[in-house]
Amino acid sequence: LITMFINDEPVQVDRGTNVLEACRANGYDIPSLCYVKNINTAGSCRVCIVEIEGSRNLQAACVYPVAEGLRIHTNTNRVRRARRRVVELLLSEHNRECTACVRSQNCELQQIAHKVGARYGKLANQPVHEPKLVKNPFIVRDFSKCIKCRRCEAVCKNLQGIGVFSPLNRGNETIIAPAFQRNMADAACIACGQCVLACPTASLTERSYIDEVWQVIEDSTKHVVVQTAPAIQASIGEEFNLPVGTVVSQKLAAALRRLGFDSIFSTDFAADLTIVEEANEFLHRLEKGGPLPLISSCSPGWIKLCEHFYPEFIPNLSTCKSPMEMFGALAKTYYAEKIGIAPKDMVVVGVMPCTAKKFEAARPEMKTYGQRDVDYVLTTRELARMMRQADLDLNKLPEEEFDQPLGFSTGAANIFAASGGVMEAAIRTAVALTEGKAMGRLEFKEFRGLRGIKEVTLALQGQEIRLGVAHGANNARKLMERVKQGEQFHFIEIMACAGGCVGGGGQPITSNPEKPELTPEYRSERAKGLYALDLNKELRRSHENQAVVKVYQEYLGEPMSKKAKEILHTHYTV
Ligand code: HC1
Repeated sequence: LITMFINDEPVQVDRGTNVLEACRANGYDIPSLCYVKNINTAGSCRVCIVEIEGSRNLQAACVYPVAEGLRIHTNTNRVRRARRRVVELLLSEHNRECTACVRSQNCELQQIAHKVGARYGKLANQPVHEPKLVKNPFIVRDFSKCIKCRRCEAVCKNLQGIGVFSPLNRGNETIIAPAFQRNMADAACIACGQCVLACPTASLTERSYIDEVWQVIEDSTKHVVVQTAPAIQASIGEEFNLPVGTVVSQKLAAALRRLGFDSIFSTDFAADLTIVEEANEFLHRLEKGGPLPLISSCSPGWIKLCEHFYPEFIPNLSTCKSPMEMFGALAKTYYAEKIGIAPKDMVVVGVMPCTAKKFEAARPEMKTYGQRDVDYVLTTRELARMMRQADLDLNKLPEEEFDQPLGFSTGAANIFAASGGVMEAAIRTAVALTEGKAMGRLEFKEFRGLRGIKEVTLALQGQEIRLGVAHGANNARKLMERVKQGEQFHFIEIMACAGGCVGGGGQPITSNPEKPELTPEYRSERAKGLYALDLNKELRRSHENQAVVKVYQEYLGEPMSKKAKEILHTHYTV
């Protein structure tokens, strides 16, 4: 520890930290629009400027290192005036549709403008960029709202290890975009949406399908089926001011019903189904000698990463469609048949914590018998917006159940959204299947937790098997490099976002300037809610899901049957 002085008060701070962190740790809420601890220290927005004794110019606190005896001032006329002017300059070229903006009241620029007392009027509003949207099926970029904080660039490069964005052009013509100003869909972007979480304004947002979903809900000729991903029940509460990790499954079901969806189901059902297929696929590959390692395929960001950077491992990907796609395919075949509806009159909406799921739903591979499996994907944030538009307050809704039969799930499905959850669920079933009874070890806590790469060796069918789990694209690449070097694994789970789906790019964005939602600790609080759900379930192995058993009895035959392969499996090509 060293001693420095903030506004003439001596404080003890960690050596090696910066002035911004030192101030925040001592109760001074210094504003910043670009800084994100451990991710972005660009010093580009200049909003965090402070006065440093002995320095002629004001200095950006986020890039100024602390030192023994350093004396800084955060609250002088000079600092206040300069911060206000910096923000006014940002506003002078910023799109001013604030009242109608999707990030209104959750926009860091808006909050900081209020905080520093910035005023329009002093400087003319001369937007450099038209509010022209660069769209693709998953993310929308609006340059008229970009403040060039470069958080998107840093998150993509430093957190995910991808590096799609860089600054293009010079001076006030600068934009942060993929090389040659390509659309993100045409770059090596994996669609994970971590840039959307990091963006302080609405320059990066999900491609919204709210209007399209309202449209089909109103259309009496359509039967609209909604499925919610495992992560949603432990995260949508944040949008309604509940503590992180609060599980609201029953209130969520009540909300979906009141929004007007015709069938209220959960992707968790299909997660159980995926495990039955994938565990069988694994045992089959183990017996037949490969291709191994079998690599999970439910994270669409990971699939895109594999296609861009590791195409030689495409044959290793599980042929199982993701639970979301399996669900859609089964809804439009088995369920449509069951309720006597033509598949063309059924619309499947997925509520996902993920922006890449929007990309996945639009992939040409994701069709069954000519019908698209999933028609629209909404993020957690979009569902919360729809609920607000419909005057629904999650906190005051009654507790209701999901519909049956596609709304039932075991505890194994609930943990899918946490890193290691798919592996744990698959191993629970694989162990039980190979022991010939629904017994065997139930919890595999070695797959849980925050370590970026988790490796475990287990005995299965008298054979030692090596299992690997990686979360976050950066760790995925590290693990895949090891596999490329010849390291042996039998089964690998990869999730493109740190923490797994709980950390997806469609999840709630806090208005906390420290961006806790980007940290593994915050994401693991969401995961804790899901592990508690699993712990309290009577059935905790996917193959014990009686609704899944019934689907096989009534429709699919057995796992990996011809019909199961037609409906539930796919192939990726280089
Ligand atoms: Fe996921 Fe999955 S767990 S990919 O993270 O396998 O998005 O929640 O729905 O499909 O079930 C996401 C979550 C989700 C799929 C499942």
